Amino acid sequence: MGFEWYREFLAPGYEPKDDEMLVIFRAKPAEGMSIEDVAGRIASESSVGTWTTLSTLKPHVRKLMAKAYVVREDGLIKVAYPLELFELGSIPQLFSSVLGNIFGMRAIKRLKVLDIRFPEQYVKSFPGPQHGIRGVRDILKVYDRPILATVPKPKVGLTSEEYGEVAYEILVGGMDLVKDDENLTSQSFNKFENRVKAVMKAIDKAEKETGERKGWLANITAPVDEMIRRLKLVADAGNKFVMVDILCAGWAAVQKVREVAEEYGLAIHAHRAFHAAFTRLPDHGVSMYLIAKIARLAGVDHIHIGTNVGKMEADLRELKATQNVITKEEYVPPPDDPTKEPQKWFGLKPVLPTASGGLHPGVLPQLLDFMGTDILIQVGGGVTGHPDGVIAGGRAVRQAIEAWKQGIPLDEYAKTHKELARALEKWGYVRPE
Ligand code: CAP
Ligand code: MG
Repeated sequence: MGFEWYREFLAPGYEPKDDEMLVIFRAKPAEGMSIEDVAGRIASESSVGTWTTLSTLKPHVRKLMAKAYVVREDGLIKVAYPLELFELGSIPQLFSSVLGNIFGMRAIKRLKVLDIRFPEQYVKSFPGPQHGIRGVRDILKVYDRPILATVPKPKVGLTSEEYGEVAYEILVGGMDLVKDDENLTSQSFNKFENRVKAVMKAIDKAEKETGERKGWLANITAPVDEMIRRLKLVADAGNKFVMVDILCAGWAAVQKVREVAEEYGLAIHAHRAFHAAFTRLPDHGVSMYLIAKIARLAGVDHIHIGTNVGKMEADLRELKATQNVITKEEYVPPPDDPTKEPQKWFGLKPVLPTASGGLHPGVLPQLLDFMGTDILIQVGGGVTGHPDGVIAGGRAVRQAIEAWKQGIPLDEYAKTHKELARALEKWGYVRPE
């Protein structure tokens, strides 16, 4: 009993339309299956089909069938979908369609979704970032360098009061933002309400002493209603940022937070914890590149995308493509990259790329050479682990960035800047792992 019905979804040579959703896959067939068998199953299962022919398949439903228009022996598959298959404005339904069942089909041994080209009508059904890069810079009045954040390490465990003290030192030492760690929400030792008070007190004191604007990436990750309650607490306290572990909270929650953040003018920092469960393997899962694009639709203002020098795994070509696709108005992939389609954003604001993970002053020049300065840099252990304390840690980061801006080697600059010298003594130029 063959399943030739799937072949009705193959459309080699089909020219997709501008208003169609285009999805790019890399697939590996199971034993005994051809790449055509796999392409037909992907297009069927993610659009209107199932495993067998149907007596109920009406002519008007046939028009909604997806078309596999590129099917290559190397596993690259491109499928065009009529936009009517998707609910405008709903990220959960996008996942249920082209990021759902197909990963589990027996005929498909491995499957990675590499990119989705979103057509104009779909892009415009989302709010995109409220502030964008310029807006975030306007909040902090920081224009001539990367925006800087530090997590008060240890990741969790400090009491709210201890946390507030470290937050003050981080900010007075020169960082713009204090950032909650991804697993710090509202534990018994650091209840959210208490942290609001402690951090806002630290911000107030640091702003007065430095004359600089300061802020807090407040991790509101929790069940949705509680996230909204915490968001309002943060806004009422006068802070302009919230942070969400977007993949742990889920896209419906992210869209709800974006909706309410609009009313309070809050910028959203997206942490991507959990992404590596499905982005890391080259042949199975979903690309971080696509996750970042979806986050731009959803409307986060910053998102972690990895670094070329940190403790986390990163493919440099993918990292640069991801940085470009979330910051440019139109991203056109290099001609030798068949895994991506050109993407226009139709006015959706850019998202601030966040570099984090194992960073310290000694690696910042290489980071800035690769990613430039229109980024947010989070330096956690690299500040709170400075041999002379947290304030010195912040100063060392600012010194390393100033040295890079002036084209002065860190060793040279360290001769007249002791905090940087002490950071280099402890960590040198090591890339943590
Ligand atoms: C970094 C960090 C961030 C990672 C996330 C951590 O701390 O706070 O969560 O950067 O990875 O918990 O490890 P350090 P990514 O600065 O002390 O390393 O940015 O790749 O999503
Ligand atoms: Mg963290």
